[in-house]
Amino acid sequence: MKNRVVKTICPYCGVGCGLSVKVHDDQIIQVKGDDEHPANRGSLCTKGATIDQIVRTPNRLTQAQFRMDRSTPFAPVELDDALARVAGTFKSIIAEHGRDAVAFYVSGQLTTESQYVFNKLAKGVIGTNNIDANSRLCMASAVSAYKLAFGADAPPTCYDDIELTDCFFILGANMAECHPVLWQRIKRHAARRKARCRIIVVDPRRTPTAEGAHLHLAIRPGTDVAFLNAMLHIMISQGWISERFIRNHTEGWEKVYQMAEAWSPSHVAKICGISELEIHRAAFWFGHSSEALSFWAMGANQSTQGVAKNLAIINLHLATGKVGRPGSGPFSLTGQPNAMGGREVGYMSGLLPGFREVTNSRHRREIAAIWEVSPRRIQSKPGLDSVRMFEAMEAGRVKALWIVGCNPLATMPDSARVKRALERVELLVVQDCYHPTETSALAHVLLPAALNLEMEGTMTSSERRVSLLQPCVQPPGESQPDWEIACRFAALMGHEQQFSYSCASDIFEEHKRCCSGVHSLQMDGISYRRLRRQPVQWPCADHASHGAARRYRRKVFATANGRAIFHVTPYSDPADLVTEDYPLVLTTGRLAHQWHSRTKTAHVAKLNALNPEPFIAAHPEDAQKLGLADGDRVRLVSRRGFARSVLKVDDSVRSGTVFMPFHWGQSAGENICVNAVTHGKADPVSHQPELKFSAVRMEAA
Ligand SMILES: Nc1nc2c(c(=O)[nH]1)N[C@H]1C(S)=C(S)[C@@H](COP(=O)(O)OP(=O)(O)OC[C@H]3O[C@@H](n4cnc5c(=O)[nH]c(N)nc54)[C@H](O)[C@@H]3O)O[C@H]1N2
Ligand SMILES: Nc1nc2c(c(=O)[nH]1)N[C@H]1C(S)=C(S)[C@@H](COP(=O)(O)OP(=O)(O)OC[C@H]3O[C@@H](n4cnc5c(=O)[nH]c(N)nc54)[C@H](O)[C@@H]3O)O[C@H]1N2
Ligand code: SF4
Ligand SMILES: [Mo]
Repeated sequence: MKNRVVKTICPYCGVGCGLSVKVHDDQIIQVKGDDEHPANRGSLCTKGATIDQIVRTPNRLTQAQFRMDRSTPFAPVELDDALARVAGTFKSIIAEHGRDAVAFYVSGQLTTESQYVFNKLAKGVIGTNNIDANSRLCMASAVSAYKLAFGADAPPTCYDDIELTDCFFILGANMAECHPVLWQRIKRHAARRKARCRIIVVDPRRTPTAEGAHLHLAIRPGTDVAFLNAMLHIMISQGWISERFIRNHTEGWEKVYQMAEAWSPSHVAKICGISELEIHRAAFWFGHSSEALSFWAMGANQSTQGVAKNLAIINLHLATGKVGRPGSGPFSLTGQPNAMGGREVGYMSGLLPGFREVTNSRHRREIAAIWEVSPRRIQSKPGLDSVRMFEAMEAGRVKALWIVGCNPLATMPDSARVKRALERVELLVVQDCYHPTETSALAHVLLPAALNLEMEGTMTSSERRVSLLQPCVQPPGESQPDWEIACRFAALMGHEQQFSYSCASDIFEEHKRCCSGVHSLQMDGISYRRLRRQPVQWPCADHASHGAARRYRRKVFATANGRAIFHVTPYSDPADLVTEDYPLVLTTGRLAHQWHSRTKTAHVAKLNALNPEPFIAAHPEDAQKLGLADGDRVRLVSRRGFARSVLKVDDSVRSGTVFMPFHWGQSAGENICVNAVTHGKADPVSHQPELKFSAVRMEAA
C-alpha cells in the first residue's frame, strides 16, 4: 500500500495545531506540523509530535464490556447488547425515579458532532438537563464573564493579534507549558520588537512562562481581583483610560470608577504580597502601550472568584478602549482541544445550542423545532453542574451516570467524595478509548470509543477557528466515534428518526442550523467541503466571506443596546480557610509533557522521560521550617484527605504556597492523587470549583 498524508488536528490542547500525518498500511509512520495551518504553521510541541504512540496501545478499549455488579469481572459483549442493557436500565430508572435520576458527564475532548449529539440525547430525547462537561472545571468562569460583559460568549481576539501587540498581560496561565506553540509565537514577536514589547506574567509560581517575562508578579494565590482593581485604580489616576470609548461604547462605568478608588496600590500590595512598584509598572505597561493583549487560563478561572477575575481583566480593556481592534483584547485560553465546540453546542447544564439558555422559552422552542421534539421535552430549569451532579449521586438522587471522555475520579476535586458517588450509582457507563482508567475500573458498562485520529469531525480552537479532523487510521476492534454510539442508543430509546445521520457532516449541518441567525456565532459559511481546504473562524455568514478574525470591530457589542458592560468586582478571600492546622496554600496544575490523568501520555516514553514523576514543590524557607529536605517523602493533608509524593525544594513557588501537578491519579500509586486534597467549593455564578486553592499542611510521610 502507498503512503498517504492525512491532515488533521492535534488531539491535545486548545491551540488547535494542524497535523500532517503520514500513514502506511493503517499505521501512522510520521507526524509533522501542518505548514499550512494558521494556528501553528508547521510547529508542534512534544505532545503533538508523539501522537503516533497513543493509538495502538495495549490498553485500548476495543470492545464493549459489561458486568452486573462491581465485584465481578467484565465480560465482553456486542456493542448493541451493551447499549440495549443501558437503555433498559435507563428506562426503568426513569419510570421509577423520573428523568433527572439519570445524568451525563461529557468532555471538551470530543468532536463538536459528538458533543452535539449527546446534548440532544440528554436534553431533547431523555428530557433531562443533567448533562455537564469537564469544561465546568475549565472555562465555565470565562463563559459567564463574556456573557455578562459583551452579551455573548467567546473571546473577541485571534492568534494573529500576537504579532500586533505591544504588551502581553498573562494572568494565571503557564503558556510555555500548556499552550507551547502560542508561547513560541509570543517569544518570537517580543524578541523582534525588543523594548517596544513587554510581557507581564501574574502567577504565584515562577513558571517557565514567568521566566520568559519582563515582569513577573508573584501574587499570593487567589488575590487577583484585588491586584486587577489596583491596576485600574492606577490607570484612572494616571489618565491612561479612554474616556471616549467609555462614553460611547460602554455602560456601568460610574460604579466601577467608584469601586476602583478604594483599591490603592499600597493597600493592594499588602494583600497580594508584592511591591507597590510592581503594580505600578504593570499598570504603566498595560495602560501606556498602544495595544495590549491579555491571556488567562486556570489561575483565573478555577476560583471562587473566577468570574470576578475574568470581569476585572475585561474591565481593564474596556476602560482603556483596548478591545475590538487588532493587537488588543481579552483572550481567555481554552484548555481542551474542543472546549469551544462545547460552548457552541451548549453542552453544559444550563445551555442549549447556539448560545441559547434552557431558561428561555423561545430558545427551547427554537431548538425543539430543529431537534423535532416537543418543546415540553426540554426542561426549563438548568440541570446539575458537575460538582452538584456528583453530590446528587452521593446522596442517591442521581442513579445512573454515563461518562464520555472524562476521568472524574482522578480529575474532579475531593476524590473521596467522587468515589463514594461513583460507587453509589446503580449504573455507571464509561465510554472511553482506554481501559482501565481510574474511573472505568468502577463501571458496569464500558463502551469503546474511537480516538480523534480515527474519525471525521470538527473541533474549534481558542480563537474560534473550526478545523476538520480526518481519519488517519481505522478505529480498532468495535470502537466507534462517540456520536455513532450515541445515535445507536437513541434508536434503542425509540428516536431513530431524529438521529439518522449518515455521517459526521450531517450533524455539523444540523448544528449550523442552530447557530444560523445567531449573529455572534454564525456558521452558515462553514461546511465540510470548505474545511477540507482550510479551517475557518466563526462568525462566518456565508461562503463568500472569510470568517471574522476579530469581533466587535465596530464597537457594537452583543448586548441589547450594543454597549459593553463594566462590572463591579469586589474582592473576597478564597473558600478554604488557611489556619494554624492548615497553614499552607496548595495550588495544582500542569507540566509541559503530561496530559491530565495521563491516559494518553503514559504511553509515550519520550514524554515520560521529560516529566517522569509527581512531586510536591515547596519554597526552601517552608521546607526548612518543617525540617524537611529535597527528596524527602512528604504528604499534604487537607480537611478532605491527603496526597503523598517526593518533596522538591524549589524557590520558584512563593513561600507559603506549595504546588503539586494533578497528572498522577490513583492508579499511579496509593494516595498519590492530589485531588484527594482539593475541594469542590465553586464560584457562585459559574459553579467552577476552586482547584487552585486548598489549605493544607505538609508533613513527613
Ligand atoms: N502540557 C499540558 N498542556 C495542557 C494541558 C495538560 O494537561 N498538559 N491541559 C490543557 C487544559 S484542559 C487546560 S485547562 C490548560 C490549562 O492551562 P494553564 O491554566 O496555563 O495551566 P495550569 O497549570 O492549570 O495553571 C496555570 C497557572 O496558574 C497559576 N495559578 C495558581 N493559582 C493562581 C492564582 O490565584 N492567580 C494566578 N494569577 N495564577 C495562579 C499556577 O501557578 C499555574 O502556573 O492547559 C491545556 N494544555
Ligand atoms: N487538581 C486539579 N484538577 C484538575 C485541574 C487542575 O488544574 N487541578 N484541571 C481541570 C481541568 S481544566 C480539566 S479540563 C479536567 C480534565 O479532566 P478529564 O477530562 O477528566 O481528564 P482526562 O485525563 O483528559 O480524561 C479524559 C478521559 O477521556 C478519554 N478520552 C480521550 N479522548 C476521548 C474521546 O475522543 N472519546 C472518549 N469517549 N474518550 C476519550 C481519556 O482516555 C480519559 O480517560 O481536569 C480538571 N482537574
Ligand atoms: S500546542 Fe497544543 S495543539 Fe499544538 S501540538 Fe502542542 S498540544 Fe497539540
Ligand atoms: Mo481544562
